[in-house]
Amino acid sequence: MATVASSTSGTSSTGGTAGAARATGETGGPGEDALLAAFDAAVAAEERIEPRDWMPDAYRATLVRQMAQHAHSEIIGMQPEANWITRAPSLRRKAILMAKVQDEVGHGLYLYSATETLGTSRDELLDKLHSGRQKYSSIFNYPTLTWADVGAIGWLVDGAAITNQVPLCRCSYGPYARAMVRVCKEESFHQRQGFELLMALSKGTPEQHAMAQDAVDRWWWPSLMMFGPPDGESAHSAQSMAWRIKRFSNDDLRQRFVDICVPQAEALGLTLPDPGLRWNEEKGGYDHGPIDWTEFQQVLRGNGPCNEERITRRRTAHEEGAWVREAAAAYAAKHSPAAADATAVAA
Ligand code: BYC
Repeated sequence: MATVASSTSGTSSTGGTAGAARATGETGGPGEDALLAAFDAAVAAEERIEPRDWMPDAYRATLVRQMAQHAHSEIIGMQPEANWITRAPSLRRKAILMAKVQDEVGHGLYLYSATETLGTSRDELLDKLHSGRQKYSSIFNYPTLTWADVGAIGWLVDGAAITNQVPLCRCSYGPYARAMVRVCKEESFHQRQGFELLMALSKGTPEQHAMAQDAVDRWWWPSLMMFGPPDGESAHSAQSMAWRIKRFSNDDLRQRFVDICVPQAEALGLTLPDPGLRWNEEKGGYDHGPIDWTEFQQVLRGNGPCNEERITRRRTAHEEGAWVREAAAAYAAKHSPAAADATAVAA
């Protein structure tokens, strides 16, 4: 049900014309057309939509789809890197990697909480992940074969994530935008640790340099696929941009990422595995070779190198964690105000 935009409306909700136009959906309130007009005006005025505000069903469904996929990606994304925690080459590297993997689960938790503000429960979301009804990022279906993969993930995967997610800090839905602020700050550390790790390997022995190059060769193209299908084939982009959920198209963000990575690869002394990479003076950016979209579609259909392994591991972890959830629920029930009242009455 629609409600008045209230003081919970976040920093950019100005309470201006559009905000004031948001009206209550209580009996006798404005009809659907007026609510939609007020919603559109709020979005156009760069106000934030908050959980209690009226919103079109399709806007809500789009947010749940994207935010749930994002949350799932964060927790599935722990697996490829966690694979190397026990084999990190030094205590320093191990401590850094543990902190990074822990950050990823934290991002998942913010995002699940933000998605719950749209009226879904975490159980429902996890059930959809485990049964394959909701996706997670294609990138996490590739294996981490060597230690250098930890560096390549930090540099390229976290780098792509930042490129995609910084604009989401200005997403029209308040809880998602606010969650992204902290996520992006942490992702920046992750990206830098990956760059620093690869730099150490690149400047190390010839074997270490070769290991770093091999990792970059394997992660480059899947990182470009993280931005989603080309604009012409992106089912949701146009509507999501009109609603100011997405601020830039998939191809525009991919281009930005390529332009950032080329000089960084040079600084690392590593080569990006694309003979088609060329500076294009006219567009002020790099042209790149064709992306294998057949591979992307295969990964999305569950046929990537690690899809089966990732989802099986996730389901097992969920089942093995059942006792923790039960204990937490029992503890919460015991210490809730209602339980305390019941105890007082009984006494
Ligand atoms: N992988 O119409 P489109 C991280 C799907 S976490 C899988 O362009 P949209 C990190 C798409 O869902 C990284 N599926 O969609 C974590 C749609 O399918 P449905 C995750 C993809 O939503 C730990 C269909 O293809 N980041 O970085 O407008 C450690 C058509 O696509 C992918 C986010 O989730 C993909 N790569 O745009 C380290 C960011 N691409 O739903 C790092 C938030 C597309 O119709 N998400 N699909 O069945 C977004 O910005 C957007 O959802 C996307 C796709 C740009 C990904």
